[in-house]
Amino acid sequence: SVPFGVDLGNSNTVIAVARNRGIDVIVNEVSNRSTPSVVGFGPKNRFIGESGKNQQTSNLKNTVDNLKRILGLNFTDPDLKIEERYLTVPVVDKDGQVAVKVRLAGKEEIFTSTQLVGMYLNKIKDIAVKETKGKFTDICLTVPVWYTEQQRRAAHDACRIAGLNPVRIVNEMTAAAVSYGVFKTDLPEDEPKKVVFIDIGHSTYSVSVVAVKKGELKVLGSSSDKHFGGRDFDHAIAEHFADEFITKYKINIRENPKAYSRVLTAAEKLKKVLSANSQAPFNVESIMNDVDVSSQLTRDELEEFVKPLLERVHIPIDQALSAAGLQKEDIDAIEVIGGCTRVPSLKARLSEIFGKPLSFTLNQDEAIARGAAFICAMHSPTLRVRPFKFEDFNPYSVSYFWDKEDEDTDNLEVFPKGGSFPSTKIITLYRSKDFEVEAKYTRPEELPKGSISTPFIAKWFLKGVVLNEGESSIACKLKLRNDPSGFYTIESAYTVEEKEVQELVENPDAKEDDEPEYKTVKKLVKKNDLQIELQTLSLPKKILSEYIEKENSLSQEDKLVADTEDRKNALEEYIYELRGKLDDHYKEFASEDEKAKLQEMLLKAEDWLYDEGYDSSKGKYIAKHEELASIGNVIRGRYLAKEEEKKQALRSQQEA
Ligand code: ATP
Ligand code: K
Ligand code: MG
Repeated sequence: SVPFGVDLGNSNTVIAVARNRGIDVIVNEVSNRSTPSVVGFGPKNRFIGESGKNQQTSNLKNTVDNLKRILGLNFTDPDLKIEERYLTVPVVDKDGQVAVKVRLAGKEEIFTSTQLVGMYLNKIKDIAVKETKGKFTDICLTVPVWYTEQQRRAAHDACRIAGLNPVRIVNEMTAAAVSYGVFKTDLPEDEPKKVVFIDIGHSTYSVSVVAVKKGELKVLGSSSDKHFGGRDFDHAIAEHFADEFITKYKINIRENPKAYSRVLTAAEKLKKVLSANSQAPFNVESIMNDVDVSSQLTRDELEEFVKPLLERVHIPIDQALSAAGLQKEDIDAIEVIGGCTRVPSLKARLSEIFGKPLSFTLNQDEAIARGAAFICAMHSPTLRVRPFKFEDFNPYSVSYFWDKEDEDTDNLEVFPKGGSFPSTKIITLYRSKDFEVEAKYTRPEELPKGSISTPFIAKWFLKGVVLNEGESSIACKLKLRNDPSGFYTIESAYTVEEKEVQELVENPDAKEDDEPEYKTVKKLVKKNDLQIELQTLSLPKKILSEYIEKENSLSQEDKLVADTEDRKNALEEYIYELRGKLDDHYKEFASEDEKAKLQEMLLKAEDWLYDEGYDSSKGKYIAKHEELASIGNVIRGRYLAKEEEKKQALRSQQEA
């Protein structure tokens, strides 16, 4: 399987693969280096990526964007209220999960956010397959640093739905830092360089403080402003014009979703122009009620609209530095990525905060995907990559809980905020019988506001505890792990018992021919493994397989629709081509009768295509095509035979 890295962006997604001893970004079907993160539903098939974006404005109610924001969100999470401001599709509750209600192929369907991301990743996989002709099973998917266990599990499930094996879920900033660490050639060998990575994208702003040297890095601290990105700029602009147009044109675009959406699209364009110019015009034709709107905006005005954002730019930086235990003065470089950092006032503000110029070593749009592809390659058993070691930062404290028996306490904070992962810790519990352990966020207040309804992470049922005769409990060792994807697990569990063993007594004064002296000591040795059953925030197996099956059948349908369309186009082309040739190349190779008959058939086929054959089946298009070709090919055969004859004649002439 080709190592595959995907930076799932809230507005667009970048795909990278490891091949030809390097990392390449993969272009999509229209040769773009990123693909809109959009899933649309139509009267026959789905429109995912570019096609979804293309018909978004005309299909608002059946188009879902902001996928990354709704992934793994509960229906009751307060953040959904914020996301609903951006979404145009009806949102519904499906077993507590966020889902959408859409029309696909004339039927109402409900899809959860996990299914939607699964669909999208399936399309992304398809793009990679088409472009590279490779086989894709493993994926390294990046997620925001603030994603909780539930959101990470949903991301994991989404990969599964897309038929992919998520070898690792990685924080976006960490993937970017890996990209930096791997490809930068002038890194120090001993004392690490302290680099701050900053990413401001479509919806979110993240900061990671990283110590990096040749061959390895460690994330020392991370923080984010979950609701801070380009979409906030676009909305601020759209809101401004919404107000202006009420007085200026007596229209209310807020009451017309299509008009509002078109203004948003134009607002994003305007924003980009303002990154390079101090003033820009704003025009949309026939926005609603046949009104053409026209206005303009200055960069200063835009900065005024987003002042509340600009005023809090320093907060995640301060938090990440403090988590890392560093001061601004300790920082050697500030590496900036993400589309929204092209906004001049943001760049200026960031540079002002550090009192230093910013660095743009990384490709702003592609660094995350490239790092992810490299990490995926690291995990590949068949590929050899340069060794690179990285440790990530754990942003939330996690405790494991049990029912108290002999212990003084019923819980332990195993993975505190600020620790590194992956990491393992072994604990010992004395148990009288089978037992349960539960992992929870120790301090839910550390979690980002708005997206967590419960501190629950996972629960394990440990079975197979057998006591030794005459004893009331047995020591159970649990190997607890914060794994490479950031999941909290119990990797293994086993009972141990005290056994008397003989141990050599070290005697420094002993002479060479003294008898070695042994003593009997009691030691803990492994007795037997415990079985672990677990309950996580992943989808239950049964539902996951249902979703996988559903995705398979939907993508089959999409393929059939696309094939049918191809066949129809091929038939149409053939009709025109054959008709043209009958008057041209094939002229002398068909009798008048044949020609008349074929012309008649072509005319009929054409009429059929624009009438009842307009929306027919793949089989019918093929049959029609074959019917015409059965005569067309006879004539073509005669023509080709003549051509060959001419060629032969020419050759023997030349040879003579
Ligand atoms: P996220 O990281 O939040 O999930 P994303 O990865 O999709 O989102 P990016 O691709 O990093 O986001 O950035 C997209 C954002 O950058 C959009 O809001 C876009 O309008 C904005 N952007 C792109 N170019 C410019 C520019 N020249 N000036 C201002 N903003 C820009
Ligand atoms: K992106
Ligand atoms: Mg991004």
